Amino acid sequence: MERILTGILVFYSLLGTIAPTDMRSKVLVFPKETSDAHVLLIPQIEKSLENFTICLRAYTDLTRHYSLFSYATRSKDNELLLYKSQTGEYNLFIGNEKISFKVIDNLSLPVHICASWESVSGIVEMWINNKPLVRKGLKKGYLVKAEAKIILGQEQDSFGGNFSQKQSFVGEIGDVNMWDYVLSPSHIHSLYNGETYSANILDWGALNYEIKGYVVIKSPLWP
Ligand SMILES: *[C@@H]1O[C@H](CO)[C@@H](O)[C@H](O)[C@H]1NC(C)=O
Ligand SMILES: *[C@@H]1O[C@H](CO)[C@@H](O)[C@H](O)[C@H]1NC(C)=O
Ligand SMILES: *[C@@H]1O[C@H](CO)[C@@H](O)[C@H](O)[C@H]1NC(C)=O
Ligand SMILES: [Ca+2]
Repeated sequence: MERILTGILVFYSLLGTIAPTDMRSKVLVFPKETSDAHVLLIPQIEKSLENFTICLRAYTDLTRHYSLFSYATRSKDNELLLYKSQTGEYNLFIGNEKISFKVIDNLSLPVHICASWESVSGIVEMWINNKPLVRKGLKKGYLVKAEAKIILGQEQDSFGGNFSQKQSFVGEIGDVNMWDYVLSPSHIHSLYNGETYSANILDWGALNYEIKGYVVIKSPLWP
């Protein structure tokens, strides 16, 4: 009997960690600059990626550099990294290589970001508030590796760690989704306008995540 009860308890505690949460009316608030507060996102499927799109919304008044989406593998800490390198510049890293995109920022507005990449051409699309930036390319023919640690709030310099306070995100993040294909422009327009689509790698509407440190879940004050 005791063994059965223990079994049931283990079963329910496993459920507790794997039951996904609908985050669609929520944002993650990173209220303070720290070297440890972060959110670990657990993907729905583990696979290497020939194509991908990541979309999210962020609201911050940071003028220094910071990480928006850090995807590290055991062999490459910047396997896939969306990084704000300075005011007016976004970087995308794939397989530890980097490209930069220029944009005019407005710190009083939240930003909707979509970044996509396809291996066959290496072309990256960077959409900022529904506007495509000048296309660039990298890592043609590469495969983004699976078994990653996917972290919001901190930038990984090793698998799941080696964070730096000066690269941390302070502000609010929501609508984080990731697909294993390149979204069409009309799909991105709809997401920008607040429509939701289910995503197959990370789905904000059915999210598995773990909060570490000072991160607060709130209703958004912004669209
Ligand atoms: C990736 O995209 C290319 C070009 O759009 C397509 O031909 C290929 O089938 C896609 N690969 C996967 C695994 O979906
Ligand atoms: C930034 O956005 C605010 C709010 O919409 C607007 O009032 C302001 O003019 C914008 N600034 C620039 C430089 O575009
Ligand atoms: C992580 O940081 C520590 C302390 O700065 C350093 O000694 C170590 O080499 C780093 N590890 C990796 C894998 O970068
Ligand atoms: Ca790094």
